[in-house]
Amino acid sequence: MTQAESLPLLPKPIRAERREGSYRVDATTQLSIQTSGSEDVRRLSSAARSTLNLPLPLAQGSAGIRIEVDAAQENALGREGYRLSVTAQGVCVISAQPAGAFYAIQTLRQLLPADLSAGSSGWQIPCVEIEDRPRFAWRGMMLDCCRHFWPLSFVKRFIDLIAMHRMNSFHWHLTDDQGWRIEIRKYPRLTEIGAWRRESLVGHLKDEPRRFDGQRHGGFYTQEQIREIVAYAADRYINVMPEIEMPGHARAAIAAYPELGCVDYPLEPWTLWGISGENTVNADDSTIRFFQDVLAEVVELFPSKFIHIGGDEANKDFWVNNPRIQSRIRELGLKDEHELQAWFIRQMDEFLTDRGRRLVGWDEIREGGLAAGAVVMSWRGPEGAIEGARSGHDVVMAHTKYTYLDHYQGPPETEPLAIHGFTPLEKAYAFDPIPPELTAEQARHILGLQAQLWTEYIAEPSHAEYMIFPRACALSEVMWSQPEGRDFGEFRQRLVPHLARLKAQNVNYRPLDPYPA
Ligand code: TNX
Repeated sequence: MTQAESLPLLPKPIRAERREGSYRVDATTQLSIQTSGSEDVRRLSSAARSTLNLPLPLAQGSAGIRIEVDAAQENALGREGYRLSVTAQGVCVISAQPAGAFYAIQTLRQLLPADLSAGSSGWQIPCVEIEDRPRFAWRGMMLDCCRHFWPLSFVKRFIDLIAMHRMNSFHWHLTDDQGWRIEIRKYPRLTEIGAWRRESLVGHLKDEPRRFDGQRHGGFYTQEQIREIVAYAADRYINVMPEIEMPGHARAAIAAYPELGCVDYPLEPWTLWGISGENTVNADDSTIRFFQDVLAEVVELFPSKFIHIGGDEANKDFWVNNPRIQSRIRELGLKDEHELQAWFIRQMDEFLTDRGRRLVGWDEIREGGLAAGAVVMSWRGPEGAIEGARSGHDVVMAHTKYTYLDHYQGPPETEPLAIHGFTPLEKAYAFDPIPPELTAEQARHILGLQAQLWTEYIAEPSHAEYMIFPRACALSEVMWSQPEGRDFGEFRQRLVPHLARLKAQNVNYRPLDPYPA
């Protein structure tokens, strides 16, 4: 009997034991699924078929692979946990919810050879007893589709890859200064004008002189395509949380509808990266209504309980000197720019709360008073998380130093151009998402964590994959596995066969550095 370490499983399950013997699955192997919803039978059977690359016809009663979803198991296994037994007689999965069975299928796949493309002559599965459940309920990844636009096919591949790592949340960054990427029926200029920028920066923002490629760049997702992605993700037990940025990072919207802005000259979708005061919207009643109209369409498209409204990097220094903003602050009887931002966010929070949703925002939403049910996405450091959790708000950890996959992962001289930073694999793996300052009670507000791919300097799918992997593998383990006994050397041993699986899917991951260095 060996422990989880020697099995090539990633993220590492709570308990995994190798047993004597093996079981063979092949083209004749049948699948049985016991669960109440026919939708889940479809989802789980198609997940099992595509993951194992076998036809797996459905059988009633005794099948080679049996999946049983039984809500009564929730005490033992949690909402997303599962038990997976492979014996000489067959494969048996038990879970309380269908999502748990989906994760069992992901784990089962890791017991098979790396490359399953050879066809269905069959695979030998080692006998195991695995019991597993995630440490955190929020296991997410963000994709910035604004700085560079990603085709639907890549968005789907991104979802497939995060599902493989047992993540359950896709944060879709849909609006920013450089592009508005979601069709809004009421305001067509958002995509007619806002989805297209004149050109893109070549090289780094700090390079002098700045150079541009002269190529129009853009694109957007129609409402039909958005529904397709939401359904695609749901089939993989992934929630899609959209992000609509306000009051900052809104230049593409202002380019389309200048009355939203704080300046009286026209703006274009931005061709630079960074922060600019011009890129914030004003707080007029009509602007509040505009964004609420946008959110009204957003909640129709996305069943997600959580809706992200951005809230980061609204330039308050610019607001200090902006007469329009200053008179609005006085009109509303507010103290300062921070209170104005808080007031703005509160209008959105009330709107979303009335519709049964919860607002999520980057940690700046705490400044000037935080809306009651809001969730803080803590990116600038642990402070936002600590203060948020202490004041009873739920928090998602998205700490820049550990979870930003646009940062360098090796010495800059040997890496493709990146924004800045240094987050090698080992550092991402060392992330401890629970700040030690919190009591156990407060720590319950840490819902989980999220990795982010900002794409200012990333324009191609293969480059995106290079930045994501293998750091997302390390972070998936921080999201899912228990922290006791965590050891980078041991993780790295399991990562080697895992990378072979990614390679078989043509994922362009960054090769590992030698270890020890
Ligand atoms: C900060 S994280 C931003 C993004 C940038 C990112 C680059 C956050 C809430 N805002 O707009 O793309 O840094 O790393």
